[in-house]
Amino acid sequence: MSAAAAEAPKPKTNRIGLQVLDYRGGKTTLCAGCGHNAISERILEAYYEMGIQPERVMKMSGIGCSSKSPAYFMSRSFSFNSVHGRMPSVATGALLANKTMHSIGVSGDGDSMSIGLGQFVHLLRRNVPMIYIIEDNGVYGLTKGQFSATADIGSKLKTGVVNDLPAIDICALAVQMGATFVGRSFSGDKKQLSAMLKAAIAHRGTVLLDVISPCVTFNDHEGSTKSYKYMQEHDEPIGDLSFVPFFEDITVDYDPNTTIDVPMHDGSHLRLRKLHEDYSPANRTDAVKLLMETHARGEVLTGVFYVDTQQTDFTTLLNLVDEPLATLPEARVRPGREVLAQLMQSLS
Ligand SMILES: Cc1ncc(C[n+]2csc(CCOP(=O)(O)OP(=O)(O)O)c2C)c(N)n1
Ligand code: SF4
Ligand SMILES: [Mg+2]
Repeated sequence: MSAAAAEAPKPKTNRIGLQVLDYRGGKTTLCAGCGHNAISERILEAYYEMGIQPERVMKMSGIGCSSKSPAYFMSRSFSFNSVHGRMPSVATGALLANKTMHSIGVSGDGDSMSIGLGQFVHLLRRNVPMIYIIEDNGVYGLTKGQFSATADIGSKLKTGVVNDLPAIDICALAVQMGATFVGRSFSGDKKQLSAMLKAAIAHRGTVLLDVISPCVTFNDHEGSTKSYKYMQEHDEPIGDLSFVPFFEDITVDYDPNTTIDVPMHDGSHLRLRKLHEDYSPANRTDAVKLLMETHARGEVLTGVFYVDTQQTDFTTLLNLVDEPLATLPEARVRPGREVLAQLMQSLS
């Protein structure tokens, strides 16, 4: 071995010995500058930093530019690109078949707030243990930029058409419908989004993240409330987020008067340093009230609004056996002759 080769620095690895390259996906086919691309980068970094084996992850999606994103991160994971608005039922079924997998879904404001709204609210209500990201650009990007149900009233399309309908606030809806971890971030806020995604990985229950993700082709102009410029001017973080994973020592003390510490299911800690609001993410009613008030003031509040680490998740509620249903041998899933005979007897 040459001296130069002997001295070559070892590539950086995570706690399970993988490099960030092991978490990469295919080359993106989305527009250059699309917010969705930045979110894919943050997702793969979060899984790398948390040291999750890519083969233990299933990536789910519906239809839209956003729903194409799972192709652009973590190629080694399982992936299912479902039908428009139908990701919640497919994801629920997949998790019931193998509850040992880690599940992340990527959807769009069109996919989840219009055609998929009926399925979406039932996923939250069941507290299905998965991360559900909505890459929110206020338009149907894939079908050339029509307004979606998250477009703010009064916002303008490039063609001059004004939106006359009120927006659905995804986070307020998610809190009301039963999601147990609800946050909003911006594709351009690397630090906040990274901390939120790592905390999401540590949570056991439905995590709903509404990530404002500008569509540079159809909704990044003057008059849009989902543009980079609008977000830079109106983004109001509720506090500073930081995350300490379970495999790192908590060395930094915190002041309970200014910082809330949320112990997560796996032993990690989410820390929220309050900026201006005296706010605790433990109360559902406060969360909805705050979201409604700030929206009415034209602010786009970002941060973690609600966390409940005590609520039972759907797979635990169903009391499933420990082994994945998908790999149980036939002898364990089929009742024996005697049991069948007893059953028939009871019906006669
Ligand atoms: C059943 C059905 N209806 C309509 C469509 C057309 N369609 C494809 S994607 C889409 C909306 C995508 O918007 P969104 O989920 O916000 O994703 P984005 O492209 O903005 O990321 C629509 C209406 C379809 N594919 N299938
Ligand atoms: S059309 Fe919009 S949402 Fe779709 S890839 Fe391009 S910028 Fe992104
Ligand atoms: Mg959209």
